[in-house]
Amino acid sequence: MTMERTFIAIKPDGVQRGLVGEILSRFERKGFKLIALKQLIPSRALAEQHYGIHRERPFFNGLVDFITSGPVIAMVWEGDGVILNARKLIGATKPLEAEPGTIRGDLAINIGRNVIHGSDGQGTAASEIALWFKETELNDWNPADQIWRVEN
Ligand code: IDP
Ligand code: MG
Repeated sequence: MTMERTFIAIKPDGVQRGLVGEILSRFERKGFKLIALKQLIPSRALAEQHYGIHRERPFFNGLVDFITSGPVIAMVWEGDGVILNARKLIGATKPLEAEPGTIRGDLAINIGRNVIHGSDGQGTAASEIALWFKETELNDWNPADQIWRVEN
């Protein structure tokens, strides 16, 4: 078992469309553990750093405009294999290519309004968690039913 943490954010379109509860429930029902959650309107500096890898892409400025346009729900989720598993729950970047049953497949149409972000690997998970959260905002806790989620 590889216990991991990943950074997940509901983008401004997901918040504006009232999809926060729907999205949270998918992660909760799966069995992952919520370690941190906050709502914030990201600064331009935070958004530019978060999407720094896309700085040279033609959509970069529009992406930063969009992600800073309203509240985002920033979260850390923990669990066995959560980084790749969250990407599966989220679905493909282009919503029209995302399978039904995934968040983007069920809830989004457009690549520029694809509702949710999830870290894509161990390196980005660690750096995104550190970018969005202080160490003191991450809560270590044990769900009472943990033994019914994982064998050991
Ligand atoms: P990901 O969110 O599935 O990891 P990335 O390729 O890392 O996808 O792109 C980051 C975000 O940038 C996407 O979720 C999407 O919001 C936006 N994006 C990516 N490609 C395009 C594009 O061609 N047009 C507009 N927005 C894009
Ligand atoms: Mg990405």
